[in-house]
Amino acid sequence: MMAGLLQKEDFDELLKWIGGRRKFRLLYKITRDGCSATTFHSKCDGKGMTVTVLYNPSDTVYGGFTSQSWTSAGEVYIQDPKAFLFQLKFNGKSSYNQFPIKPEQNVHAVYCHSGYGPTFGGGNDLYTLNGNATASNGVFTLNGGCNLNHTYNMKGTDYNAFANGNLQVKEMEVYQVDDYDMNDPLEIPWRRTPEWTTRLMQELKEEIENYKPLEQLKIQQTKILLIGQIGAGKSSFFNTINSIFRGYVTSQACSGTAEHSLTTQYRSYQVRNGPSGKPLNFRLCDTRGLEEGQGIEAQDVCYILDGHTPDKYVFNPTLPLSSDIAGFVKAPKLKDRIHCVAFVLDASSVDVMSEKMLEKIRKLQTAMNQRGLPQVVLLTKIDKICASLQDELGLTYYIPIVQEHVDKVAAMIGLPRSHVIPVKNYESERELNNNINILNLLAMQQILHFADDFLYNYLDDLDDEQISTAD
Ligand SMILES: Nc1nc2c(ncn2[C@@H]2O[C@H](COP(=O)(O)OP(=O)(O)OP(=O)(O)O)[C@@H](O)[C@H]2O)c(=O)[nH]1
Ligand SMILES: [Mg+2]
Repeated sequence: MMAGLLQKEDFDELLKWIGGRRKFRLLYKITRDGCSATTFHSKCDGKGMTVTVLYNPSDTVYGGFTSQSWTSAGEVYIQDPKAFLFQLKFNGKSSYNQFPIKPEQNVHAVYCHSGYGPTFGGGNDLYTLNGNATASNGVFTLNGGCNLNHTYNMKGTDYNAFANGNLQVKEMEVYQVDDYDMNDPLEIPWRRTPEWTTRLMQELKEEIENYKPLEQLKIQQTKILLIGQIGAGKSSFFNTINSIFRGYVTSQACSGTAEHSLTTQYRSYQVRNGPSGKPLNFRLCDTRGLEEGQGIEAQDVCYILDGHTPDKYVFNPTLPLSSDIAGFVKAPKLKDRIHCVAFVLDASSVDVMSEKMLEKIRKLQTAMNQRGLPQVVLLTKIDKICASLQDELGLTYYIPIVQEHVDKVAAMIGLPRSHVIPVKNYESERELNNNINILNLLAMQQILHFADDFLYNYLDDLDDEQISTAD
């Protein structure tokens, strides 16, 4: 796509006509490679689908598409019912026209000859070049010809309306049209992040080490709730963040796979910083997994959100938490409450999430929205949806399939896409890895920003109350 003259809108239009998910790769360009039939064939033969695009001095842009490979072997017409001619611009203005092949003529879709440039149609509807052409004042006068409407249905468009009645061009390009592999990295990331360097990692770490909840509110720590289906990676996310600050891979929270949730207790974990062991100013609250039948229920979650649930409380699926149990926090303060919720979702299983589970999550969201709680999604296990991320996690924000999952989850959960954050937890690794650290620290940074939003809103409400009592 780089270095060619076609714009994104043009590619989009061509894609509508070609169909499917595709990407374009520039194979040949006369101003770069020379205007020669031999060069055209050496660069474009055997490459499958191609688009040939001509740009003339009046800024009219037109050309042809074939789904078949060009060849230099023999002098042959090639059948292609999918071929078409097209126009993208006329005299500098967008003019999107597709001219389909006439079904009875589809055996003459393109003409392959080693001495000819790209040639479309049996009457040679669009015949670009014979041998070579040279430029004079930046304009190539192509020595082919245009005998329109023989093989392609021009729908009344004549040579003048198609190509200003001449074959002069400033440029001619041939693009390969390839199947789009959702695992292939994009050239431009689908979400921008600062450049992933050791320095970025240090900066993120420092920012989080120095994090303090809004001073006026006089709370020591913000509380982040991790909630989601069993096995989604809630405990592993805590372990990952904990490992980063501990300086080696730890698994303080039990993680693994089991029929029911491996985590049975509510734990409001501290994250301690390095050898000094000083706790950071946030806590990650790990919960028992959500299950369709059993697991934790909305009432349990509301108690947690409001700060009633004591640390280490053991969830009992048959008996929701009540105010009678030991340690129940009867009059929770702001510091006991949850300040931001992170739904933890396994990227590799979002496609099979049941409607029931989704309903359960939506119900919890209602309770969170009533409390004005910011919510994010930690989309875990992205290494399982794209194998290349196992070694190249730095590509996370360049991989289309990750973006596709992010978009899908955002729509499912009803959150803005920017609230869905892809992560990969420490799982089989025995050593810390910069890219895993960066990815998870970016997530943590965003969560803390959201928690701050909640606290700012709380402060605004307090101020409003004070103003209204003063009135
Ligand atoms: N490949 C991969 N595996 C992961 C990732 N995160 C977690 N896992 C694995 O997934 C399994 C479940 O992880 P846990 O952290 O125990 O999940 P949980 O959400 O705490 O589960 P419960 O406590 O049972 O509700 C473990 O075997 C983890 O090693 C990840 O990002 N990538
Ligand atoms: Mg767990």
